[in-house]
Amino acid sequence: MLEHSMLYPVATVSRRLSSMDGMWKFCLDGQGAGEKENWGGGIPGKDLIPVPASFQDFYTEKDVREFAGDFWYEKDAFVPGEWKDKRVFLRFGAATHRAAVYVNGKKITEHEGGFLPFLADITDAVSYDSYNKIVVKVNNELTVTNIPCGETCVLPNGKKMNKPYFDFFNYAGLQRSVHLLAIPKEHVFDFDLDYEISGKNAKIRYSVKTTGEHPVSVSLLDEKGVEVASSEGKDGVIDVADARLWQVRNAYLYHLIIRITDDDGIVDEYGQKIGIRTIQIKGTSILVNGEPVYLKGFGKHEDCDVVGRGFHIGMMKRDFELMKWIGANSFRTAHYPYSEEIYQMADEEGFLVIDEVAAVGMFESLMNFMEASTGKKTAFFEKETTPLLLKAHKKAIEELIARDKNHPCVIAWSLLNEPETTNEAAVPYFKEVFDWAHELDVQKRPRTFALIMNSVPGECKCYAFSDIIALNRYYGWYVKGGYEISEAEMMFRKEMDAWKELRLNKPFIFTEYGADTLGLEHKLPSVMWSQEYQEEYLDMTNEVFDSYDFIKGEQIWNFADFQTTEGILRVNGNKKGIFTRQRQPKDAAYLLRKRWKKLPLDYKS
Ligand code: GCB
Repeated sequence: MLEHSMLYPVATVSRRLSSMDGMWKFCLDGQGAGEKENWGGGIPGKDLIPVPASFQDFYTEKDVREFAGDFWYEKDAFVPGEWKDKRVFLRFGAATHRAAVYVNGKKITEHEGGFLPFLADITDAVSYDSYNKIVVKVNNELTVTNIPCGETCVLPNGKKMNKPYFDFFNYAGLQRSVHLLAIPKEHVFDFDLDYEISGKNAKIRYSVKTTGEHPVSVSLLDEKGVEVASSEGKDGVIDVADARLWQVRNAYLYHLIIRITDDDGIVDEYGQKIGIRTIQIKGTSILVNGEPVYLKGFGKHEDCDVVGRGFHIGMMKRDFELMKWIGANSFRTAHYPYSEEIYQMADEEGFLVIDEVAAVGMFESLMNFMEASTGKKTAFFEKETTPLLLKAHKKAIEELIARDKNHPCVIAWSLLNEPETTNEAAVPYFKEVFDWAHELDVQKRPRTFALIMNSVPGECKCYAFSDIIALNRYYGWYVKGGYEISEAEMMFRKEMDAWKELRLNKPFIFTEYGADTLGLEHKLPSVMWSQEYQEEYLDMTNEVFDSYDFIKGEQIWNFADFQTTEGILRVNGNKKGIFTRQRQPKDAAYLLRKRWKKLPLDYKS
């Protein structure tokens, strides 16, 4: 049971909201002095840093970029006297990977997990009509008992270093917006929606949770703001005549308003845009509103120059424009839940989102993307600490589904990326995780996980849990790249034939495939890393995709080049982007555009 509401913060007649974004005081705490010296009451120094942003890429010192441990933020917040009769919260869009929140020197709450929002109830800790000192201790150390997985080691020089079991830079900090939020004591806490479409009409089954007993009503407004339907009660059905459906790349959004009222009027009002649509898996088809869809798009990252993984509203806009230009209709939020604004934008633009929880690195290796291709196995889920990991994982799934379930764009949950699945120990772990997601999601959306290279028929013990089989495959890159690409194709087809033999009668999609390519490198004839090779690689993989009817989607790795840990396999980051990190097209972007503009939405149906 969630302690606080996960609803996106909005201002309404009953709710007040003010942004805490901007410059915050900032201080690294390499010696762990903060706790002893009570920095919760105020941090030392005068350094200022922007929020939202990752802290790593602003500074010129490598010790700062690579820092592992505690770091502290501080800002004063004015809390208006008019908020006295409400409950007042600090809302963090995310604090990576864990945080403790202090107000006027008093610790209010802690939160574990770096990619989901949390609230600190500061009602009784603040002084009204005055400034209050907000301090946040954040920590970015990686462990195997939380997600994403990795280790933190101590170097001989005494400095700590993060060792991720995943292939993206361990950016951290207050990477999403911070708000002050005042809501009525009796408030809308949560709501669920489920849809049924019959002919021209639709039924929206709804269920609202509040923190009190006063009556609830719901009202549905069209895009012009005109009420088109309504209902009374915490649970009920909204009948929508002549419903406008939310369609792929042709979204229609209604505005749902939920009200709690008493004899004096409105106690609380909450509103959110929603879309009427259904998602189903039928045989090998993915159906949106009963019609088959073929996914075209990307595995992405939240990643860009200077702000790192910090939410960047301009970059978000650019990314959607590029995705539209290239003819994409979907993306996966690899490898963690993204900023809420990105799902709102996907709702508006009609993109299909596979929403991934940060369960990445469940394969004990600093280069698992590489080693799984060589057949390495690690039996990840047999550790003494696995129960702790499972607990953290399930909590993150609960927060993810609570946060994102009412976005029409979210069509599936990705519950793990590239876990070790060749050992029986994975099976009970998977069962818990998959059952949990099913139980929490009223819409019963399909669940999936991205299969690593060694999770193949005969070896993988867990694929049966997936409603959509999602493959990450690198034939022609990690396996038989370059002049050996013809052999890569043979191996690729052999694997796909083996899947076909199993007659799973489920849709398959590719959630990763790709080749590292340097934005400025040209070579004729091709060599690996050249633009020419990326195109050859795509020609080969596209032919394989087109040969199997049960393949219902292709999401290339990656949308754009992104930062990783430094190392001999990464040239200042992963270069599998179809766009550069600065969001300009590589040659392969034109090839994909040609293909994706041509492929019909119901391709292979
Ligand atoms: C993978 C991982 C992804 C890596 C990618 C790669 O399998 O899921 O995080 O970035 O391979 O490029 O190696």
